[in-house]
Amino acid sequence: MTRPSTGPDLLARARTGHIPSQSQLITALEAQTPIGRSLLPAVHAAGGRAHVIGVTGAPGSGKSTLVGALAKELRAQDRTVAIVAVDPSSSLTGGAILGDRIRMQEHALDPGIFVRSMSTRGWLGGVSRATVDAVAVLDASGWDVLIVETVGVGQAEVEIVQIAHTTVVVSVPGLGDDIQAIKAGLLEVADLHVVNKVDRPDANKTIAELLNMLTLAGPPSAGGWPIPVLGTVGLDGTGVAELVGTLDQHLAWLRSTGELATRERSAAAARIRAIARDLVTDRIHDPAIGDAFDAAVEDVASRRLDPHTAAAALIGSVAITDRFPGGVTT
Ligand SMILES: Nc1nc2c(ncn2[C@@H]2O[C@H](COP(=O)(O)OP(=O)(O)OP(=O)(O)O)[C@@H](O)[C@H]2O)c(=O)[nH]1
Ligand SMILES: [Mg+2]
Repeated sequence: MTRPSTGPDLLARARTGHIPSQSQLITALEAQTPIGRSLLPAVHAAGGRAHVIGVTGAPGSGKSTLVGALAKELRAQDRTVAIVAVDPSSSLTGGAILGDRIRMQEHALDPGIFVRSMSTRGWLGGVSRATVDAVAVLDASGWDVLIVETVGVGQAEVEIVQIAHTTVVVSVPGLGDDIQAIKAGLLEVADLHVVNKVDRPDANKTIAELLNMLTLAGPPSAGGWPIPVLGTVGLDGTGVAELVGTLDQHLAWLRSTGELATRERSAAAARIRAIARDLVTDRIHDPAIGDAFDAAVEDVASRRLDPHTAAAALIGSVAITDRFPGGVTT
């Protein structure tokens, strides 16, 4: 006989490696159910062990294929891998949903691998909150390596990049515009560059362009991490063992220099800021304050009240504590 799971049961089972419980918990957090929310403090407390790797880059650059190949190599080294893919609708690029790519491979039934796709639409709190929560659940569940695939670094993905220990930026040969896009936003976030599809013409040119760009950006500081540029073929795994080796080196560098703690602190700061912003927004529209927001709009529009005073009054008017029964005690 099965009984409905209570929150603590769900987390306890997830932490024993029970994959359906992990899925259920991620779904609960996506939907922001009371059980999901009540478990967030315990989920957070149990995390901090996995190497979190972000894989980002232009649509169709082969991220999902490469992530599949990475997972295969990591499994060959007997490490467990959980993957969270923020899947855009890939019909424009010919890209496949990551889960399909993994299923096509031989480890379809391997319990040491887990794939979760997050829809880019439809979640209450937005894809970045849901993705960050999913990573937290998987981290708490004891996976060795967590890989998060996202397209580009739009506003929605910034938080995801912030929680990654190592960010891999994927580009492809023969796309001048692609390099431009990297210049515009991805250069600063890359801990390492991968030029995927090096089976195509102009691969060396693209690698040289990236190296040139990194040279122009200046040498790494003393003890700094020299950002490498690797070539891969996601389709057949060429260069993927080297990529895994470099990812391990980056983690070792993060640990030995104290940069890991620095990044974890700035990720924590970014998370707190983002959540605080959400809480304030929710609070202003909370039904518990009735039509106070509409009244404030009237008062400010008619200049009976200034917007600063109105906002401060609204923020002071509702208790936040009931949103996080398990966490906030003040
Ligand atoms: N020639 C070649 N094709 C590749 C390689 N890696 C991936 N592809 C192909 O590139 C296309 C896109 O691959 P995906 O892995 O879905 O790319 P993606 O970056 O995940 O795509 P989105 O998630 O839609 O942004 C597919 O047709 C792949 O078969 C490679 O190394 N060489
Ligand atoms: Mg993909």
